Amino acid sequence: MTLNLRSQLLPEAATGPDTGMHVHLGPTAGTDTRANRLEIHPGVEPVAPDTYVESWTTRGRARAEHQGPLQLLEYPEVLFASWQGPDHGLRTQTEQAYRDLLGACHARGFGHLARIWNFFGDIHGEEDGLERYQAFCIGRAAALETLAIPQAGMPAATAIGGTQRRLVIYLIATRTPATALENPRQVSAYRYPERYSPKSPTFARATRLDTTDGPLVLLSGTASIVGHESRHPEDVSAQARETLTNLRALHETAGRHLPPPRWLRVYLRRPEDRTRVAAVLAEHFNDYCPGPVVQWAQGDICRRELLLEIEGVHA
Ligand code: 3EB
Repeated sequence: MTLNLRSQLLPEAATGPDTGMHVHLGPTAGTDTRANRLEIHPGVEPVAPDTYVESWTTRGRARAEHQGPLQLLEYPEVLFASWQGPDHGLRTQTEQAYRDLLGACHARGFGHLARIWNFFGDIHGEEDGLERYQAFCIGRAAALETLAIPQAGMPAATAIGGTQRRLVIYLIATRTPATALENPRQVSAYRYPERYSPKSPTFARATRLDTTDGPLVLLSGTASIVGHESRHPEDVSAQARETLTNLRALHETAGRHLPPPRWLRVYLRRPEDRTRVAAVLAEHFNDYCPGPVVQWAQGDICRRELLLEIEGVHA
């Protein structure tokens, strides 16, 4: 059976579909209580002026559940889930969050993660003698190890530092596996040398799902990393070009017949870099018609020298 799943960036002004998962940047103002929607506030700020809402929809009736930090929105073919809680004691909180989330997915027959996003505060701060991103990686690995997820079954992922002290994780799970994709220009994250983290990050560079609208490629957060090393530490334009080269290589490996990027989100460490990065994007997507819709967010990338990261969807 081909999956029904759609992803779009909608202008904030539009109300959008009445069902599905919706991701809002900016302050966590007023909880939306519509029963058939899962509203996510990852706690990162948009870079003005545009404000998009990321929308994920699928067919069928929804069943919503709310259990403490966990929120679920279950459809016949897709499960959307989120976990929100404090980010103090990040290592244990992350392990608990992943156990809660994966337990809920498995219990409902959604044994495969296609995509997961992770946000928490003070990503370069220290916790138990480790950088907090590393503490996060250890907690995540501990939860995933007990489930013994094969490397070919890793989800696409994003991990970004926001300004709020809150751990927000949300995901898309399916009953049948997505295809994990790796990038020939980059060492797989789960094979990074130990110096980046005592436990390697566990994600695929992208996942591919076959949907009723055709192939859907879910791009992990992608940065200016070649092999396993960061490139162009002081130069945001060069980092943007390197990142786009990585994304192009991933597309070519996955198959040129696959659709182009429909939307991208650029996380900038310094919002003032937007103009320079936008110029690089405009040049790169010059031949694409239409080019991707782009959303800009302020976020801290897990390595200090990295000034930007790009995620998105091909559809
Ligand atoms: C990288 O390529 C950049 O730890 O889940 C990107 C996407 C990055 C996801 C994660 C980390 C994660 O290594 C950082």
